Amino acid sequence: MLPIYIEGSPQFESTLSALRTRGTGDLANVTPAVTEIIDNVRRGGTSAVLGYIEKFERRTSKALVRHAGPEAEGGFGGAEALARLSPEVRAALETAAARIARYHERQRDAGDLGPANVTANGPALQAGFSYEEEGVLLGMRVRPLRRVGVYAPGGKARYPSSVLMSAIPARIAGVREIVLASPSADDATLAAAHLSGVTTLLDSGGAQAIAAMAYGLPELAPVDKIVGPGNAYVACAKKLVFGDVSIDGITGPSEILALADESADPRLVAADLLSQAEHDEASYALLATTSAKLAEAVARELDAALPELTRRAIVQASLSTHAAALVVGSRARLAEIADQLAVEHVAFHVADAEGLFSEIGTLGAALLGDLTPVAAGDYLAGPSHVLPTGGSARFGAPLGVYDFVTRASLIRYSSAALRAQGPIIEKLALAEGLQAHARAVSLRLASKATDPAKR
Ligand code: HSO
Ligand code: ZN
Repeated sequence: MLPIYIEGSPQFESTLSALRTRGTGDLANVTPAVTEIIDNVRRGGTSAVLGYIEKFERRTSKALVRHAGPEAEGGFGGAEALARLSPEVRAALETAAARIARYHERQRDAGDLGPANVTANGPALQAGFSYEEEGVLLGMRVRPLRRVGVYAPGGKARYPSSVLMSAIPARIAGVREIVLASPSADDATLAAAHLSGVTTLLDSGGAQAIAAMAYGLPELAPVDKIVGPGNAYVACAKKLVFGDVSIDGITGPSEILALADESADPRLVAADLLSQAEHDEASYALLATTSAKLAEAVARELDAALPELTRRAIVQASLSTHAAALVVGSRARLAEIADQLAVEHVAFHVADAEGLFSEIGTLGAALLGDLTPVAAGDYLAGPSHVLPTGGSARFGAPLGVYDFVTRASLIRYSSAALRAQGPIIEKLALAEGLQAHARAVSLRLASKATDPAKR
């Protein structure tokens, strides 16, 4: 089931180069349909969204938009949903929510939103920095976004954990209004929304939900940014609304690259590969190893485990089209391959995992050592499991508090500073042929305010 390629063979090179350009999927074939949906939602509002729900989901939505609060008061009833869960699942969700919140508080405090970075210089600054240089006050102000939309798929890929992993970072960043779009939300999803601080629930999925959040409905204010994974329609809709709102990125199917040496336990390597392969027929399960023997053992473990798996049809589809073992000659090559592929999850089954990790510049999340299942990061550890896929770790990052802020710069000139720098500004303006720009400076230089003798 696991094809093995040895470095130096032509198949190795062609496999590696195909993997390098795997991307997040081709959206061209859904673009016309998604464009039409977005246009119709912009024009038709609520009734257009309801129409698409009937057409695509074959149901009617009884309450398209509901706010946080008890069901009896028309709210989405997150607290009641939480109480309906089994005590074990409830406790597990609560533990996960608390751990994710703590991690993102650290992230906030390590970045430029944190109390440690709030400067006392000037009341305009909530967070960021400011300083004075040659009579000019300069600064950067950081504020949370006002309204954010979180997309959480319904259907077979319904993950309450993704609600926690997307909405909690937004809440910790200070976002006041968090809209969750999720069709026919079940109790676990509603409970996760409640634990995450979601303020509004939009009972819709697909491109119509993205359009509704981006452009608003009479009962739903438009959001400033839309985050969270979804299918090709959702991904395409996010791309098309980008510019009118911001987006976090385009997240494709889950991927894993296991890096292993001869010391690795093939059963555990195979277990990690299977855990991501079960997400989707298009999920990638990759192994790079310095040991051909290990690769063969992992292949055997995959075959042996398959019959026990409840989602074996998906796993089989994923492994038969999107799995590969790359056998290389050195540890340094493991790092180079990981860097080139920029994979979402990298599981380190090697001696000195931290050492190898430090040699790799691009990856989404590193799972270090045999005792760290990828599943720990998916559910409980703390960092968001919304991660860059398809090679987008080259420029992307895990979803985090930094995704939910906006920055502004501030500038204030003193009269001495304008006298010193005004002539330079005028030169630059005239060099671009922009005389009114220069005039806005010269008028001030000619006025009493900048005349040292008259002050
Ligand atoms: N592995 C997925 C996240 C997830 N796993 C949700 C289980 N549930 C992100 O790549
Ligand atoms: Zn997962």
